[in-house]
Amino acid sequence: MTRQTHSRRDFLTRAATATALGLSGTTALSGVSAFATPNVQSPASGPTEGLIPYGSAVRAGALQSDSTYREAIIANCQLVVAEGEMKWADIRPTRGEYRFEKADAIIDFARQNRLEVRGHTLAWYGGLPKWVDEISSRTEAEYELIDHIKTVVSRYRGVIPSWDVVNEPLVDFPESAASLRPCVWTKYLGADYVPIALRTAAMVDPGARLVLNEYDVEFMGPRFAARRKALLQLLRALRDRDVPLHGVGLQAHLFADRAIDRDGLQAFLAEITAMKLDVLITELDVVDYELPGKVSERDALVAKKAAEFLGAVCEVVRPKAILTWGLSDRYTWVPIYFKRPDGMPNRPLPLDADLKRKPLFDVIEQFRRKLA
Ligand code: 9MR
Repeated sequence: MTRQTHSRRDFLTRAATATALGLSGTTALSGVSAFATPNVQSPASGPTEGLIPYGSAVRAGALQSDSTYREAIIANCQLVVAEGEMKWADIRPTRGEYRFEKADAIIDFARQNRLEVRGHTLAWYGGLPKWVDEISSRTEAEYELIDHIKTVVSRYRGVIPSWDVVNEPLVDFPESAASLRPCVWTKYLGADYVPIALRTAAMVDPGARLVLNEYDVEFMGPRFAARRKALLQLLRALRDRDVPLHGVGLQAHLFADRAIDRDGLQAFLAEITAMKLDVLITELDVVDYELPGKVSERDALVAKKAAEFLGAVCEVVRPKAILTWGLSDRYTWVPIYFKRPDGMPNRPLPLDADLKRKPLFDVIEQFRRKLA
């Protein structure tokens, strides 16, 4: 590439960045104040002050159509996160268009019930609309990424205090921090997409806690050890470049048949803590597709796996929050990929499909209380 091409590209990039970061024309959500006040006296779960905040992914459609589900969320959660409504596919159905109806519905629900909201997610290879395939240059990719983060984060500035800015950056079996999952962002921006996303979010809302969210970091085996190692490398590289980052989200989609690597996980968390980063558990659930069919046996094994994980984590760090990826087995992503071969419904979450508490609920409660 010639020097001329470089400088033109850099000029275009700077121009795109400047335009995207300009504060004119932002769409801040007026009349909505920050609601950092947690639901301290949650009716079903008793007093929650001093406990690790618990929350769940929620679905806007179900909150609207299913009043028993809505009541269960209000009764049990201090925070919520949109399962899909704040992803690109929902907010950016066509190029140049921003649609916030469903995201705003979740914000309104949370505000009415004094729940805090986590934002999910701004820079991810998944959950993208089709039109993103039209992006064909570094300038366009940078423009779209920055414009998106600027628009979404500024809309919810002071309303969403914590964002999963970067989601699942690593390939399944990384060799190093350079093993980033190929996607539109890496194709045109390379590894720079991570600092670009974090810096943009920090500029737009300097008060927000910015989180890098990853999965498959807790298990025993070479692939999971490689993921922990690569993620630590990535975190160090970001720190060395003074990239704003406040926390690491452990998604914790556990598998009942995978052993937790207690020592490996604890060493990994100790390093994260030494970097002064928060640890959050962001998407806990237990995939049960290979467990026995008998419900009581299955629920006990699911709870045991979560206890094994939470026990290892909580011995070295007090997570800032524990969220499950759904509250009730009535609404879970698990059967999309992990349907049970016996055809029985999956049971990965703290409440069953009738919204009754399962042993997993009690395990989470115990850890929240133990660390109060
Ligand atoms: O549960 C989510 C499902 O409803 C969506 O279809 C899917 C694609 O957007 O994302 C699922 O949530 C994922 C989360 O955003 C990131 N970690 C893994 C979650 C489960 O696949």
